[in-house]
Amino acid sequence: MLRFWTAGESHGHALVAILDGFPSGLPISITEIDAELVRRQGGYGRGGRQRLEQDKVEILSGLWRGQTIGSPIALVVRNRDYKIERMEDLDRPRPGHADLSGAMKYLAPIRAVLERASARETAVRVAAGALAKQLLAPFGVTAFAHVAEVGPIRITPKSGSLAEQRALRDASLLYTLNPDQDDEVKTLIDQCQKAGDTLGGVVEIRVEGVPFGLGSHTQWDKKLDGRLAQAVMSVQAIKGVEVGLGFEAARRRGSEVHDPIRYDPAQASTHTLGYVRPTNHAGGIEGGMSNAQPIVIRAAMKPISTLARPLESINLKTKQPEPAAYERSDVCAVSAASVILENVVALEIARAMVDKFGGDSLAEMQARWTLFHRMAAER
Ligand code: EPS
Repeated sequence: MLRFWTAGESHGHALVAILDGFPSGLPISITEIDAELVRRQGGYGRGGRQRLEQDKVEILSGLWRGQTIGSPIALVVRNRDYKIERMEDLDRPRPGHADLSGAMKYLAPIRAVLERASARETAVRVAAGALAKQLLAPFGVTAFAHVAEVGPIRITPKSGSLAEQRALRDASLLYTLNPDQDDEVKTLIDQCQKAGDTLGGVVEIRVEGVPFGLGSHTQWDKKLDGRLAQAVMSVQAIKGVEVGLGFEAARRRGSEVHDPIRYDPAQASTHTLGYVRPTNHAGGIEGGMSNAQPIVIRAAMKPISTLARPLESINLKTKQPEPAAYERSDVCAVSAASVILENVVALEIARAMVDKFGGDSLAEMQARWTLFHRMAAER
C-alpha cells in the first residue's frame, strides 16, 4: 500500500511529506519535481508571497544512488517566508476560511488554524505527485490538467494530440488550452483585483494510458471514483468534482449517457485490449473501476476567501461586527490549482496502481502488469 502524509505550516520552517510503500528500483529526477513546483507558483493573479518563495524539493530519505529503495521517502519544501513565531493572532475570522470552525473545534487561536489550513501545503503535495508521475511513466500512464474556466469566462479549447495540448497549455500564461484568451482573462483578473475581490474557476484533469481494473466495485472505500473524488476535494478551495459527464449525465437519457462497447483487433495489444468506446461519457470509470479509457475529472475551485475588501465578520473578543481580517492574498490561483490537481490525481492513480500490481519493486510491478494484460486478453 502506498500511503502518504504531509506536515507543515504556511509560515513555518517547511512543508514535509512522507511517502510510505513507494516501490524500489525507480530512478528519480529531482529536476522534474522542481519543474512542477515552479509551475505551481505560476499563473496570473498571484499575490506577494509567490515573489518571495522559490520552491525546491529536498529528498531526505528513501533513495540510494538516485534510485528508490522501497523505504519511506521524506520530501521537504522549505519556506523562505519563515516567520510563524513572530506572527500575530487574528480576531476577525475570514468567511470561507477554516478560521471560525477551526478556532472553535480546537479551542485554538485562528493563527494556529490558518497556518495549517493554508494552500501553501499543496507545495509538498505537488512534490509527492511529481514523484508519483515518475512511477506512472514506465507504464505509459500520464496525467494532464488545464484550466477550463476562470470565473464567468469559458475557455474555448484548441484541439490536438496530447503533446500539442501540452504545448498549448505551456504557452498559456493561465495554463488554458487557448493562449489567445489569456488577455481576456488577465483583464478580468485585473478588474477583480481593483475591486478588492477574487476569482475561482474550473480545472479539467485527464489521465491517459490507465489499464483496466484500478479500484474495485467490491467495497465502498475501494471505488476509484470515490477515491479520486476525495483526493480532489481535499485540495484547498475545491467545492465540486465531476467524473466524465458529471452533473450533465443527470439531465440526459441513458441512451445518451452510456458508452457503447466495441472490439477493434488492431488495438488488442494496447492497454485497452481492443475494447474501444466511441464516447467516454463515463470518464474512464465504470463500477468504481478504471475501464482503460482516459480518466476525465473536472474540479470547481471557489474564489480565494481572503478578500482585500473584506466581508462582514465578528470580532471574537468583543462579539461586535467588524470586517474580516486581511493581510495579503492571491486574486486568482486557478492556474496553480490545475498543477496541484494534476499531481494529486497522479498520486491517487499511482496508489491504485500499487494496489493492483504490487508495491515492492518497479520490476515486479512491470512483470505483473504484463502478466495481467496477457491473462485479461485471454479471458
Ligand atoms: C494562502 C495565503 C497566501 C497564499 C498562500 C495560501 O499566503 P500568505 O498568507 O503568506 O500571503 O500565497 O499560498 C502559498 C503561499 C502558496 O505557496 O501557494 C492561504 O491562506 O491559503
